[in-house]
Amino acid sequence: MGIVNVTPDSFSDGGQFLSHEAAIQHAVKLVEQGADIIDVGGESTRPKAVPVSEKEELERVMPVIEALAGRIKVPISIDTLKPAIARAALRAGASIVNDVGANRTDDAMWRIVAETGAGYVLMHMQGTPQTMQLNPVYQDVAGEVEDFFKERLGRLKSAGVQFERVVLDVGIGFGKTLEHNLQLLAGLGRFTNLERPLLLGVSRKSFISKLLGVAAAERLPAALACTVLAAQAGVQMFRTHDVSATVQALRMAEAMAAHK
Ligand code: 8Y7
Repeated sequence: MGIVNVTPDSFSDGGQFLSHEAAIQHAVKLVEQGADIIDVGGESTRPKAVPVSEKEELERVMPVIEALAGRIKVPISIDTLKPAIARAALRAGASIVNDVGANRTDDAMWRIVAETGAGYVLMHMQGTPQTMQLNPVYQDVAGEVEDFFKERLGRLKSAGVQFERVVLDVGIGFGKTLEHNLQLLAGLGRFTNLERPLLLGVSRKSFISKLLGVAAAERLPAALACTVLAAQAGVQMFRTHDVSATVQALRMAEAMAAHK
């Protein structure tokens, strides 16, 4: 899953892809590099990011989705917390909702997913993007994330979302300390018991610099290490800025596994 941010406040892309044309071209390039899904987002969910209005978010993402729908052959996912944005994006040709706000209490998003038959990424987050990194606390982070998945899978079913449409994501960095992230990464295998595909996002995330003391621009080697080990633990999808490098790492790991 290649990341296309259409946001001026995103940390890694820093306004680089604000122009719709640049975002579209970036998406096309990621598909050429081997992305199987393009994830388009118009609101940064990085820690302390400022929320954007529905109108602003629509203006950011819709021209990009409309253009990509006629141009790329891989599915488009919409990264949004807002049901109205998801609905508009699905109408315009997106087919997956990447809902990092899956801990919501109202089920408007789920009803849209149910009605449209869209794919749905159920990601765990403790708190909200504004508050999540202030003081995340767990007794047993992997156990609590697993309980969250089970509870939400039940509620999704009640909302009419088919089990087969759902992908699970532990939400690295979303209300988690370095220690929590490492415990989740080390324990990814347990989530395969839930019998849904797993998605993981470690690309350029700050926990890498917290562990290694490297600059933000130097996080790729550690992200690739996480990716390969996570693939061996059963993760099937990776959300990344660095599609070419990620595809190479996964292909090499697959070739080695095939020669065992
Ligand atoms: C993730 C994500 C972000 C993630 C899923 C960033 C939108 C922060 N991270 N979606 N989104 N999983 N499913 O650093 O880990 O890219 S935004």
